[in-house]
Amino acid sequence: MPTSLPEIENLFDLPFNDLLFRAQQVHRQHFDPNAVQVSTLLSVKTGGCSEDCGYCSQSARHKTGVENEKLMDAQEVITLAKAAKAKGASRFCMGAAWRGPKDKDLAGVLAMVKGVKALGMETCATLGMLKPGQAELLSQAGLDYYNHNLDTSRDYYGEVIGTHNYEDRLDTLNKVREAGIKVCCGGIVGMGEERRHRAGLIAELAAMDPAPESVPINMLVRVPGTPLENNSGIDPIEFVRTIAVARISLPRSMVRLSAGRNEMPEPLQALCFLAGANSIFYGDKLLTTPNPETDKDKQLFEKLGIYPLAPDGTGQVLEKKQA
Ligand code: SAM
Ligand code: DTB
Ligand code: SF4
Repeated sequence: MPTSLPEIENLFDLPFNDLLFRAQQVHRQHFDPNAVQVSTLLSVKTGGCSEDCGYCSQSARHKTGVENEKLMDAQEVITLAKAAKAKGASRFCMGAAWRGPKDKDLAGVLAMVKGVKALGMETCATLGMLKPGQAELLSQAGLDYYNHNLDTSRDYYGEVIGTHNYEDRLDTLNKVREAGIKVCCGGIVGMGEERRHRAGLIAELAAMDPAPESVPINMLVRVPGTPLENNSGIDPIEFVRTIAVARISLPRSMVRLSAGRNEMPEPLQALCFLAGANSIFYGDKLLTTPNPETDKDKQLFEKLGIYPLAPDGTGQVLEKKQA
């Protein structure tokens, strides 16, 4: 399994057809090639974040029109999770625009996690950097996954984010792992980085022992008012290559085709599934930006013969539209 930076760079350099063939082979060794895991996202605390991440609509430092809201009420979140479950989502991911949670904020999130878990869904949270003891509390409340992205390579991180660093991210990831929570960790492509930076991110992820169970690959959503709004983005073929290299280098991880799907034509998404992506965010909204309509995703799954995975690993049918 290629894990070193030169090996991963060599994968990127393969002819496209050879790369996709290898990715399909690896994918089929470990997964049902037609099953895709489906998560729904909810922003439970939107906007006003102290951090300066250059891509983010929720930083208080960027004028994006996203308002600073307070933490949602747990009961309201549980009701929305129930609706997501009825539509076919097996995992519910709660996101907060914090550098990290204060203890009193965490109490509210723990109530959400307990309630969503009681619905029989997998739970995921992304709350920023954790202080000692916080991961254990989340684990005890029933948190299955914690999302905390490395976002890019170690040497490119400082080009995009100045208020925290790579070591801070790795420190939280270690806390999550030690508390027995599964790790969801990936990054963003199309932030002006070069291929070697994308390879650097995948090498960092592949070097984690154990590897993250879930690896979201986000295509930058260019949000007006952020420093990256006029970025030239990424060539779609290079994006598919990134998915394929992640699949080969992280053979047992779920690779999530994450942000950016709203701007992707269906054939591009189909290529991403062929390259080994086997998870998506499902629901009309990501955190603050649009995601494809659920009906469109259902049609795409039908066209491709893809079915969503239930938490027990079996296939399930997405909600039938009311006549
Ligand atoms: N504040 C927490 C943190 O930074 O970990 C959690 C929320 S943060 C919005 C979660 C992730 O969303 C980021 O690490 C980044 O990968 C992704 N993200 C945020 N804005 C994005 C954008 N405009 N395009 C693509 N991905 C984005
Ligand atoms: C991840 O890697 N992508 C999701 C989730 N983890 C939290 C977030 C995508 C956010 C896209 C921009 C927005 O909607 O604000
Ligand atoms: Fe804050 Fe997270 Fe956005 Fe960075 S990515 S500004 S930490 S919400």
